[in-house]
Amino acid sequence: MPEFTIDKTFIAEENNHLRTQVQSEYVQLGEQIQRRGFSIDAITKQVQAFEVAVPSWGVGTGGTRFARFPGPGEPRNVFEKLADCAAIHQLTRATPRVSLHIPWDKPDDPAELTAVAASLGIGFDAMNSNTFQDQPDQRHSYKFGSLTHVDAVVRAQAVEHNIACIEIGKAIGSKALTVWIADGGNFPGQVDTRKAFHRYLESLRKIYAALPNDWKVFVEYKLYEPAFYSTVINDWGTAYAVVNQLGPKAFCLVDLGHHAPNVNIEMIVARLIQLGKLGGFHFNDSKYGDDDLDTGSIKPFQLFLIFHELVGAASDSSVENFHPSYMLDQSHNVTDPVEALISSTEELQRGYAQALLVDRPALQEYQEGNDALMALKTLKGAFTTDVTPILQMARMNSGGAIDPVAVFRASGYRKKKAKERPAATSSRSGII
Ligand code: PSV
Ligand code: MN
Repeated sequence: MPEFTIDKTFIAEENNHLRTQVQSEYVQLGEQIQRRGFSIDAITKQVQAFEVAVPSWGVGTGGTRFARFPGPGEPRNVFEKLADCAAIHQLTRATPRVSLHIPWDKPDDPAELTAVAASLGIGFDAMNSNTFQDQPDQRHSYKFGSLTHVDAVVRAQAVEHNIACIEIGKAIGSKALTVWIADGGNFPGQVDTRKAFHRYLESLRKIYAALPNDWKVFVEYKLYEPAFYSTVINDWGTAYAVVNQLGPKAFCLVDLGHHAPNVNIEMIVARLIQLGKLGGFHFNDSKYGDDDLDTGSIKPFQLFLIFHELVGAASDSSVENFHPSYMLDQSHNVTDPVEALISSTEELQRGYAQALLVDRPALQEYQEGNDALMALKTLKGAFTTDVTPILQMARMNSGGAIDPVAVFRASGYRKKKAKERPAATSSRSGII
């Protein structure tokens, strides 16, 4: 039975119901922002060019360490995950690549996986290694660490796994490896902080040596969890020290959820840009810790401020080789994962479009005149602009859906998948 896909003509028909309304709202907004010196068509084109990778692990229902409540029709293997990722791209036209997690999505035949992805109109982004849990066929346990383990044989196994991820990535057209380790300590004294960091550098150097010339390695930091007292790569400063020692193919990855509450993430972003080491993002949102909630759902102003830094860097000729990778990294426990990823993609585009509306010359003047109130007002003016018509028009121009969640629901995708994919018996906890 061929897998159900959302038909292009169905999207176009659904768009027809909203087209006139969107066009008139677009014209209105265009006039409004023209008075501020912006061309709406130019901004729409920039939004159309925006791309973010979807995490393969995000299309299955997530869970907490207490329980997982699987939804109907969720993907049971990497091919079904690709189908869901392709549906997101079809509706948003902004997610042409998938970020794979190995071994969760380890392909038996990488060539087959590449061909299936291509037939669905998508490709692959950064590879993610996993040395934070034990696999059934694994020789040595990661219970007490992986790349920083006290035992050299465990470290060697973890290095080997990362190199295997690069090999799979090479076969499927990926150009980057993201390394996140759970290594750390639950108790004071458990880990020798300096020795663990030294071992990390030693391991990473071996992985770095296996990177093809046109690849990047992203070092992802996280302050805690699952280690609850200390983490080996705990913050951006530590990650920066690592990538600086490794060389030009190494960059820092900022996962928004990996900071203490209230940390000024946009400032970290600005620092990494200035130091030439911002590799990319794992976008999500959080209230308390690494909550992996939907992007823009809790702190949309923070997201806008991050994009303000990114837009500023992109138009600054003194910032060279600025090509950060954008990826989503979320866990969907109570919503349909496809709908959540569609909405999160839209929230990223919203933050980006708002940031494109900042009157930068005016802001610079206020900054240089120490006019704090007007500087904030300038940012707020952009942030509070309802850019929805730009996002709708961008999607429509690119062949996507004006209202992608509504079209997803109207297509009956989930119901059809529930028939095609009878429920798996397992409901193991945690992310899948
Ligand atoms: C860890 O919390 C993380 O953010 C890393 O990126 C992992 O690869 C991902 O979540 C999925 O577990
Ligand atoms: Mn992450």
